[in-house]
Order: sequence, then structure tokens, then C-alpha cells
Amino acid sequence: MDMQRSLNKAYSTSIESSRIAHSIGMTLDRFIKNNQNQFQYASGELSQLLRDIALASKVVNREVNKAGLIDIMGAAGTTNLGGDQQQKLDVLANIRFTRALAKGGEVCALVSEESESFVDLNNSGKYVIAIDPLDGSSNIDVNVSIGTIFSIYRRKSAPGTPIRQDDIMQKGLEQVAAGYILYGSSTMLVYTTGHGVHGFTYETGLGEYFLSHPDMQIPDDGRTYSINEGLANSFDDAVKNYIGFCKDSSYTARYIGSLVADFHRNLLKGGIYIYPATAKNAMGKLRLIYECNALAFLVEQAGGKASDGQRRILDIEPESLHQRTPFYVGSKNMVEKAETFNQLTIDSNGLQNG
Ligand code: FBP
Repeated sequence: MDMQRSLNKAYSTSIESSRIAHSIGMTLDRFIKNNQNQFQYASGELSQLLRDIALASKVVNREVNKAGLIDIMGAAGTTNLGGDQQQKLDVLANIRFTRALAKGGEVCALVSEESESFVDLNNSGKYVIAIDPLDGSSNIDVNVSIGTIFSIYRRKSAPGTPIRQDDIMQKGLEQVAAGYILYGSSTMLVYTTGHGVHGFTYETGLGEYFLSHPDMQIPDDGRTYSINEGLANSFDDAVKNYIGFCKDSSYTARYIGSLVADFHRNLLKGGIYIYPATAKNAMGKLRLIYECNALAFLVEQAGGKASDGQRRILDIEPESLHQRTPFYVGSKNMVEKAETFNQLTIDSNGLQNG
């Protein structure tokens, strides 16, 4: 064996086994490609759609990261349908995702928290997307983690024909894919196509998402509860009793006030997030179609549970585009425990009303 080859071998093995040569892992693109055949309608459109979402999220990530340096902090001076003050980044993220999805051509209609009615993208795309372009926007100016949430459905009507109501108003159960992007200490994209939940971390230097959390599973149990206790006076007895149970069990209270960030922590460590009905919002605050359905699909794929306190979120038939729902999501045993408190209250009210 000549000198050079033995040198290369010696040289490469030490480098190869050293930290500087560690494998950088699988890119999102490669992962989507490798798993495309898992998908019932595998013809590349969904893969391209997921890539379009990833691209738009990289642009939004860039703007979120330098928010303090350029004029995109603060309110846009407009309100969305829910009467929420729109933040400049809400509007910007909505533009970025809508543009990327329109250009891709896979999506025929888009439902967004920032748009009153659905947006017809006038193409023969086979997919419908529901998106919260920037969730937790009240945290933007204070540099706390925020997110994007998305749900993907197949259209019911034939491609190229007018968009129908039943293309838009589909149960969560009919999602073909769903996910979120977390713009936090690192940026992550987490998604499912009904074959497990996989997390990818964004490597800003290379501009690529790499598989960092394959096949995520939420623990059946946790010791963390996430709820805005500041609103406790307006919660019903069942929720108050469940909070009492959490305290008696010495659980830890963690509430970032950013749904994606609270959900992500509970997905990794176990826990429950609750946004219940309140005196102000009898149906809670969160939106069924572009906030809850996606996280419900993800948590079930990861072994957890999601309900409105009684009904499975994915079984809820949507009635209006921006409808709200109480939301209980997280570790299976914790959600079931919270539901039993609801059932107890219902039963006792039933007895009282005889
Ligand atoms: P946005 O989509 O308008 O940001 O609202 C959703 C949200 O910000 C969630 O991210 C968060 O969990 C919740 O509302 C916080 O609400 P509250 O401040 O009432 O606790």
C-alpha cells in the first residue's frame, strides 16, 4: 500500500472520527423525498408544498431574527377579523407564506388568521392550506418565541373547478399533513403526514433544515401545566378544580403565552396546555381551523391527546372559518384527567338540575 494511500487512510480515519467531521444529518428535502412513497397521493405535489412552506419560513425567520434592527416591530395599525391588533410581522408573515404558496401552484385555496375569507389562489392546485402565519404575536416585541402553524387538506372539488365550501370546511380528521415552525432559541420545523412526527432544526449558516428529532413521542404523563391563570376568575369550576389538582400534585406551571412554544415544550417533556372557555369567550380564544386542528393531528401522531374538554378536536365539524374552540392538548393521561373534571361538573350540574 503506497505511502499516500496509507497517509490518507490514517489521516481520514482520525478526522473522520473527530467532531469536526461529524455527519451533518439528513436535510428536510432529502427526508421528504425518502418518505414520499408513504403518502397515499404520492406524486410530488405535497413534497413541493412542504418545501414551499419551509422556504417561506426561512424568510420569516430572517425577518424575525432581525426584528429589533429593522422597522417591523409593533402594531401594523390594522385589526384582523377577530378584532386582534395585527402586528407588522403578522402581516409580513402572511404575505410571505401566501406568496410562496401561490408561486408553488400546489395550493388552490388558503385560509389564514389574517384574512377574513379564504384566498382563492386561482390555480389547479390539489391542496387547501389553513395557516396561522405568526402565532403568539403579542410576544414579538419582547423577543419571546413565536411560531407558524399550518394544516394541509386535499381539495374535494375537481382541480381547475371553482373552490367549494366543502373544500375549505373540512374536519381536522381529514388533514393530510400538518406542522409548525418555532422561531425560538433555534428555529425548528415539526410536521406529520400521518406517519409519525419529525422535527428539523434550521442551520442558519447552511440555510437548511436538518433532521434533529425523528419520530417524536410525547410522554403519556407530565408534571407541567400551561394555562393563563390570570384569567382564572373567569374559568368554570371544572377548570378551577383541575388547576387545584395540578397544584396539589406539585406540578410546575409554565405559560409562555405563545401556543407553539408551550406546545413544543410539552411535546418534548410531557405536559398539558389548556385554553378553556372563559367568561369573555364562551368558546375559548383559539381557532379550530388554523391553530387547534394542526396541533391535535401532531399530538395524536406523537401518542398524545387533544379535545375541547369533551370532544376530540379532530372530530369537530367546522361551521365557520374563524370559529374558536376550548383547547386541551398534551400528554394523554393529563388531558384525560382534565376531561374527568369536566365530566364530574357536567354530572353534578345534571344532578342539581335533576
Ligand atoms: P394569536 O394567534 O393572535 O397570537 O393568539 C394566540 C395566542 O397568542 C397563543 O399563542 C397563546 O397561547 C394565547 O393566544 C395567549 O393568550 P392569552 O394572552 O389570552 O393568554
